[in-house]
Amino acid sequence: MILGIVGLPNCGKTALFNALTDGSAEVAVYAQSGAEPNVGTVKVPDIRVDRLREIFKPKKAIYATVEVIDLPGLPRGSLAEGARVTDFLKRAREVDALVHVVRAFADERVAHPAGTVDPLRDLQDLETELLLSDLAIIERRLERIDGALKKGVERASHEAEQRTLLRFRQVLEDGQPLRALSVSSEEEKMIRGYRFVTLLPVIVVLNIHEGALGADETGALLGQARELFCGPSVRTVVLSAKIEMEMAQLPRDEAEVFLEDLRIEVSAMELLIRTCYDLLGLISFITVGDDEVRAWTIRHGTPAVRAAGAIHSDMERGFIKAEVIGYDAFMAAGSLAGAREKGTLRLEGKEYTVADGDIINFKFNV
Ligand SMILES: Nc1nc2c(ncn2[C@@H]2O[C@H](COP(=O)(O)OP(=O)(O)O)[C@@H](O)[C@H]2O)c(=O)[nH]1
Ligand SMILES: [Mg+2]
Repeated sequence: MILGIVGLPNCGKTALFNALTDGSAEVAVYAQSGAEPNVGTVKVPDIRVDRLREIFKPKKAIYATVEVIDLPGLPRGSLAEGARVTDFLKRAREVDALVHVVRAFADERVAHPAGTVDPLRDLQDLETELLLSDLAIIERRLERIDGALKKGVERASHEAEQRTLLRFRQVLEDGQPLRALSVSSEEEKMIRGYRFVTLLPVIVVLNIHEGALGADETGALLGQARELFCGPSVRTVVLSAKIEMEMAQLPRDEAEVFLEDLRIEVSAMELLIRTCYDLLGLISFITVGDDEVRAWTIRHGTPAVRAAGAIHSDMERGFIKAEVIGYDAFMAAGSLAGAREKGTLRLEGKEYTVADGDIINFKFNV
């Protein structure tokens, strides 16, 4: 899975990227819109892996990962400007979800491209850029379809696509993102290749001032943002990218003390990643052993045989059975042998729907 961080210049994208990846990409007061985007990997925090690691003492413990791209800042009103925006959009089309960062922190030392801090305006401005970019794709495609229809080429399929695109265009012209629509699976197939950015699920990140964590005005802002960005494929979270970045650079025990001092239960990064999983319908299953304890990411509803394929295609091809136990049942039994005795370790077939936290041993034959 790939997350794309988007936002206006200086809203804190790179700070957030660093916090997520424990990285140290340059956080610049002046945006470098022309620079190559930062690309990194986020380790998905998972207490289950931590615990299983203590039990199995494997050579290595591997957490699920998510890729993130820190996309170059998209200035306001930039779509008319050409090249760099095209670059931005090309990268934005590789991602599975957008993390839309908006600046809600006041800081005189950090220039704001619009001169004032106004998160709701900025949210809308960036959304407008994205709407316009999808609209441009639709216009171009509609012209082509027109041409094809005049020549009488593949009439039925072109007409079907035209109907869909006209419906999409209307939504965009009304100022709504495509994610507000319900799209049938036939339509989805037809338009998949265009990679419309406003069709992507989005996590709105309100990047607030470190002093505003838990303040009343933060709650009010969150409410307003949620009104503006609503629907099943949108989530909104609040964090301070600066604090998260500082925390990411601390050793773990110190970070925990830091969290306690701020009276935060779970780091915003962890919250953000959990939110992504929820938004994209992702779950993890776990494999265990003396060699490694490892979490794997799959979509909710994946059958066992395809989950095996997430590990290796041979396992999917030669799938025989899956030995499965839920994480909680395993912890209650204390060991695999204990689980076998209790009868909580089950044998499941190809069609078994894998659940979040399942500990699985695949039996296969190639
Ligand atoms: N006070 C404060 N400053 C921040 C915060 N997040 C980012 N900044 C500062 O804002 C500037 C721009 O941040 P950066 O992450 O480079 O923004 P980008 O252009 O969106 O990538 C830097 O000087 C950061 O230190 C925050 O939460 N609080
Ligand atoms: Mg940046």
